[in-house]
Amino acid sequence: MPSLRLPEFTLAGRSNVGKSSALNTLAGRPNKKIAKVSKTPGSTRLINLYRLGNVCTITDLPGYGYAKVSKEMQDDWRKQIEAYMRRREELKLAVLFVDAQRDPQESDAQLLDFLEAEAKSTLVVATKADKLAKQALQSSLEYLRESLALPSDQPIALSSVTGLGKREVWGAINEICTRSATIDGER
Ligand SMILES: Nc1nc2c(ncn2[C@@H]2O[C@H](COP(=O)(O)OP(=O)(O)OP(=O)(O)O)[C@@H](O)[C@H]2O)c(=O)[nH]1
Ligand SMILES: [Mg+2]
Repeated sequence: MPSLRLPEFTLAGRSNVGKSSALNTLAGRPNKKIAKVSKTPGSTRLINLYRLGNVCTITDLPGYGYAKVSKEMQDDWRKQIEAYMRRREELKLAVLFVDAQRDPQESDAQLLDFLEAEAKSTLVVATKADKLAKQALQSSLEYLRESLALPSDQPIALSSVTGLGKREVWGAINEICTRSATIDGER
């Protein structure tokens, strides 16, 4: 992969959870899409690299856990994703997307464990928040927080349809990347 010498963060999570949609929303272009979105899981099949001006780069990853993609291909994607997360020097943060409507999955917990073992910063975002009423959303966020042992300000709720949570997600990304830049500088 080419290096663009900018801080990079990556969008990870199960297939169909809304990673590519979140990228379009975070990039400010929910209607003028830069990333391909599809109702069918398994739509993102490569590690796609995007540059947002001179601010940062974002990588959109294939999702995991989609049964219709062959086991060989899933294993291959997993290896590629893990190698990327391990070796990519520019990588400051992995944003893990989970579906606000669903219980957390084993694969989500596994990815968080992997990232923790690799000493990578993580941020968990709960997508499709527009599909739940306010109270149900709060309960779901609490449940995700407890089950995945997240800090008190996570997961952040995001809707790629209404834009809810977009500022909060950017705020958290900014804070984590600034913190990691300071640590790098102190080394
Ligand atoms: N209501 C609602 N639908 C969403 C939201 N985000 C994504 N979707 C829908 O969910 C489906 C999957 O979205 P994608 O962004 O392609 O999901 P992905 O995680 O990139 O999927 P893969 O590339 O297959 O891993 C699409 O039909 C989207 O329109 C959201 O915030 N709200
Ligand atoms: Mg995608």
